[in-house]
Amino acid sequence: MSPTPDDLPDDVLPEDAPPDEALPGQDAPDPTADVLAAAFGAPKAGGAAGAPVPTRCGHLAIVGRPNVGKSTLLNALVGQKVSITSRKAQTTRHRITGIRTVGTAATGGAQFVFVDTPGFQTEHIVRGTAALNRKLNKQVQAAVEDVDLVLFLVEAGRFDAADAKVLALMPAGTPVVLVANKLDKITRRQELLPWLQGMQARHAFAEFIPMSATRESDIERLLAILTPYLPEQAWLHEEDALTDRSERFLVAELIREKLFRLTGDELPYTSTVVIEKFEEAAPKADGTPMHRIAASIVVERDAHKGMVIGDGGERLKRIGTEARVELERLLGTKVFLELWVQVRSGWADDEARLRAYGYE
Ligand SMILES: Nc1nc2c(ncn2[C@@H]2O[C@H](COP(=O)(O)OP(=O)(O)OP(=O)(O)O)[C@@H](O)[C@H]2O)c(=O)[nH]1
Ligand SMILES: [Mg+2]
Repeated sequence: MSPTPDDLPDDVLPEDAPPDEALPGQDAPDPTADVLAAAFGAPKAGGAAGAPVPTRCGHLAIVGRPNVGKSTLLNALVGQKVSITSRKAQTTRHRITGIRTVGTAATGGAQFVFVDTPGFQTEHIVRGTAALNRKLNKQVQAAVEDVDLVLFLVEAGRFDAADAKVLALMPAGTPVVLVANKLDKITRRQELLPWLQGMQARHAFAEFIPMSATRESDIERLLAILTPYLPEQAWLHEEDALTDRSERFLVAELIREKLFRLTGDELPYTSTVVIEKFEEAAPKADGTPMHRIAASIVVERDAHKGMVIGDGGERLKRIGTEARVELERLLGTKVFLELWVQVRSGWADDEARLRAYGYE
């Protein structure tokens, strides 16, 4: 499909375009059809009378260079935070599944199994992280080869060498949807259409979707556009499933998110979080359920340890407080959180340590 003014949401239509053209995904069946079907016993859209309506289910990989908004998009699509985000590159380090189910199995709904991936690394951001970078890139490569559809994320209006390296990974035969994210940051909107047409020359994209992961109406529009790409098959996960990751994994990730967000620029690449203890504790006197969690923040050097701890322990305390608030929300219990800082030189370039720390 080639990009046309139809691919642009209302507020980015070029000045001379008709304002009321349909947007992709908005030509969904007329909602009144179901009402009429219920009233007169006519077949529902999508299935013959009496015949079971097939369900759809498929895997979709979300790939792109670091920091384009992949995890933000995954969380918005799922409707809950399953993948951590930050304004720093290389936030995601694991392949993370996020599941969104629309409708019910009885009426032919759709289950999207999204796979968030690390930003594809084209340079060593920090010395001594080669093994970690290799692992991150392997996950991206494996993810695109294993799905029904790829969502290739770029920043709207931008395409550079780092984006090109990711695009080069696309396997032949798998449809690729171009998601031009962060549309809200584009001020010169009239330049977007020529940019989209330029993107058309780079790959035979199945769809062109300029949008913002932070805008709810764009998320619903995206889901509608993606639905026909899901194969007709039974759902692979429960209707209310959100992720295939364990609570213990999500706990480590949420702590790592606070570490990323509350420390300076260099530290994140050479630090990780390891859960030492994760247990349900006896409820408090008033019956409130409780978890006891102990985690280590692992860093490369003594100087990094100081950065995490901060003056008088201030920063570590803040990381702990912010993490605890979110862990309590995630687990639905009170949380008693202990954080430690450990120095393990060379961990990010040591295969055995990486495996021990949960990097596949
Ligand atoms: N303005 C704007 N910012 C966005 C949008 N989507 C994501 N962001 C921001 O972009 C930054 C990076 O977002 P992430 O979701 O962590 O990006 P990522 O691609 O997962 O990054 P890595 O995991 O490091 O590869 C965050 O500060 C987000 O808030 C968007 O649609 N508009
Ligand atoms: Mg991410």
